[in-house]
Amino acid sequence: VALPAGGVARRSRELAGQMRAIPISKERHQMLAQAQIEEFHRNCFLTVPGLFSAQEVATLRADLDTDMQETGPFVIREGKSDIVRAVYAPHQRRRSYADLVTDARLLGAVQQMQAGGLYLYQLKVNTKLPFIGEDWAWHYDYAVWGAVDGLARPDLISVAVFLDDVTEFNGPMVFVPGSHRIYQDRPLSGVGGHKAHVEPDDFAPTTAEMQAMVNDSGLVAPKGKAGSVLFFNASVVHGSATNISPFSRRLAIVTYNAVDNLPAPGRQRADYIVCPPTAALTVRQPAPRQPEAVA
Ligand code: HL5
Ligand code: SIN
Ligand code: MN
Repeated sequence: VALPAGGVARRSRELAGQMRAIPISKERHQMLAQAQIEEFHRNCFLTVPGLFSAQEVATLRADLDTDMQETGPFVIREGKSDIVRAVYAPHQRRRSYADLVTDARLLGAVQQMQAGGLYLYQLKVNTKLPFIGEDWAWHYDYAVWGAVDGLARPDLISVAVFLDDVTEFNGPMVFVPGSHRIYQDRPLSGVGGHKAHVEPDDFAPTTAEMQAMVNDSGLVAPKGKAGSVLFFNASVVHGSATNISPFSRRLAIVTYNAVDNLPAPGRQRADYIVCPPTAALTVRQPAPRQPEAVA
């Protein structure tokens, strides 16, 4: 078939033009649709079901089980008991948690939500065990991180990876949607001198403030299967109830901070609670596929 003169050249010029129109970047991954990003900015949280496979969740659970046997200041107990409430910084000890930090499904998505470089601020698992996992008081995270660590801005996004099915029974996180719009101007009381884990109780809104916010905006408790992911910003009011069910509710929570939003001088807490600043993280390329087993 004879092509019209110049046809191939024209077609390749068109292709080159189309390719230039598609932004190509090694660091920015299109994990989320525009509608999801808009939902996140409107509500301050976003749930994405089914991001991690059963196999990946099993590995994270197994590594947590190992980590929960450790003794160290990074294991937080319920009250004065020896029941584990939270484990901080498993990424410092377990490969599967280290890998989460630069996983495209977390970091790539958060990069779409917040411009600028990000570093890891905190990584923990809140274990909320069957029958005994205690509540978390109402708070927004920047109330703590602004007052305790002296961060200048609430430019942090947390990602909770569900290690269990989260249901109405096992103490899901509960949010006041869009509460940053109502609540962000509350002055931060300067509570200093913390070296380790801070419980949010001292940073809770008053009951009158909670009543007004909930009258205005209601409450939402995102639920989903293990392997689902919940993004939330540092300004949204949240809390969760005691787990009276026979089901555990383990959440691995990875928090990213803007690289230019550092703890105030002299206020850097222990590095298992607030990670030392690093250069901006980049998304880890997916591991090469294992070759198929030959039968
Ligand atoms: N326990 C965290 C810290 O940094 C603060 C809480 O949900 C985050 C309020 O000590
Ligand atoms: C919870 O585990 O329910 C609370 C998590 C948080 O406050 O970040
Ligand atoms: Mn919180």
